[in-house]
Amino acid sequence: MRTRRYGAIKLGSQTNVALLGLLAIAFLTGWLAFAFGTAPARLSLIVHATGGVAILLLLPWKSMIARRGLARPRGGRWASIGLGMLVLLSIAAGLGHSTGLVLSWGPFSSMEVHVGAALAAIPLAVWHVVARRVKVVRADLSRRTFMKGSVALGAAAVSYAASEILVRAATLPGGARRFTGSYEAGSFQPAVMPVSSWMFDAIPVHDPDAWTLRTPGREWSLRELATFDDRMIATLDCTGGFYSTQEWTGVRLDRLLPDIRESSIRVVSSTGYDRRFRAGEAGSLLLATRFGGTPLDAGHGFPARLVAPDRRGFWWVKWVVAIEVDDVPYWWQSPFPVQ
Ligand code: HEM
Ligand code: HEM
Ligand SMILES: Nc1nc2c(c(=O)[nH]1)N[C@H]1C(S)=C(S)[C@@H](COP(=O)(O)O)O[C@H]1N2
Ligand SMILES: [Mo]
Repeated sequence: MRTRRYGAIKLGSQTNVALLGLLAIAFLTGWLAFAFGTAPARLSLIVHATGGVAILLLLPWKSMIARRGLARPRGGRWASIGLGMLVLLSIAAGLGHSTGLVLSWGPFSSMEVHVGAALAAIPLAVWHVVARRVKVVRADLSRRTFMKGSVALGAAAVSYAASEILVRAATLPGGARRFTGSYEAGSFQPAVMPVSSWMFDAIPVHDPDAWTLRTPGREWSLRELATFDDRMIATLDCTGGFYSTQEWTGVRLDRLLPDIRESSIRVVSSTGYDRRFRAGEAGSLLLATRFGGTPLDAGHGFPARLVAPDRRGFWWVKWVVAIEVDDVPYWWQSPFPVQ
């Protein structure tokens, strides 16, 4: 009797500790994937999806723990239930996105719901772990525990791989995702390219005759900028879950900053939104005034927006009014925008 009870407690604490580790991995790798517009994004997402599926596979065990916990008379159960609903909502939206079976929830994309629910779960998860403390005893750290953990992770990896194969075999929309997980939208058709913002930036209206671009030592009118004809075909890949490839026309930053000696470039929007780049990148960045041969519209950054190939959409500053150079290191900025 005693050993059975100990066994149940042990399995419970192992499940909870595993969940804690998996949640941490899901958070880290999710943001890591957003930080890249190149191959490391895929690697992060493979780990991410495996961790997410592992959380789902632990559901039968966690339900037993939850049932036992709910039977105890104590406060805070609604916070625990809320945590459960947010995590399940996040996973459901993640799977809806990845399979392509559900790509939007009202005005929100599945990816926005996925990340939003995960963010909302953080305070509840912290509370839950503090309020429902688990005791980890020496016996938990055995070779058997390690084996069980490996088997669980292996099962999750196999499930994830199988789901990716199934998505393609069943020709679900998810099979057409880019390596970042994003879906194509409006490529080479500027008129139907989606408009997006990082968080709350509203679309500003700029008078083309009054607008100026400030660069070190001079100001440019829109008419002056429009005389440049540098072109780039580049893909904007929004963390909201879409990507769009366009031919962008404008001026390369190395032309606007011919003798730059400082270490970084700060591109500033009229909304206050800004991103910082290494000085050496000037030649691969374009300040675009047109796409697909037509002028930008207000939603896409009129009069001028940055084109940053191989970087996620949040680097593509819209409504640019200034390009500054200084010796602040390029990495001295929030890894993700804060507005
Ligand atoms: C996916 C994340 C998780 C969800 C959705 C979740 C959900 C729940 C629910 C609904 C309960 C029952 C209600 C209650 O006791 O408040 C519960 C109990 C509990 N949870 Fe979690 N939990 C999660 C992760 C964790 C983690 C990471 C830990 C600790 C490291 C943990 C430790 C516990 C403990 C100790 C109990 C009480 C069990 C008992 O009284 O017998 N949980 N959890
Ligand atoms: C509670 C935390 C989270 C869990 C449990 C979770 C779990 C999942 C799951 C199960 C999927 C579907 C994987 C598949 O089968 O293809 C997924 C996809 C995804 N998640 Fe998360 N996630 C969490 C948080 C986040 C966060 C915070 C981010 C970003 C900051 C993020 C970014 C993504 C992306 C980009 C995908 C799409 C991957 C693709 O389509 O290939 N996730 N996630
Ligand atoms: N000023 C400003 N620029 C911005 C943003 C913003 O919120 N404010 N959002 C960025 C994000 S997250 C993306 S994905 C792209 C979206 O560009 P689009 O509307 O042309 O598709 O703009 C980027 N530039
Ligand atoms: Mo975005």
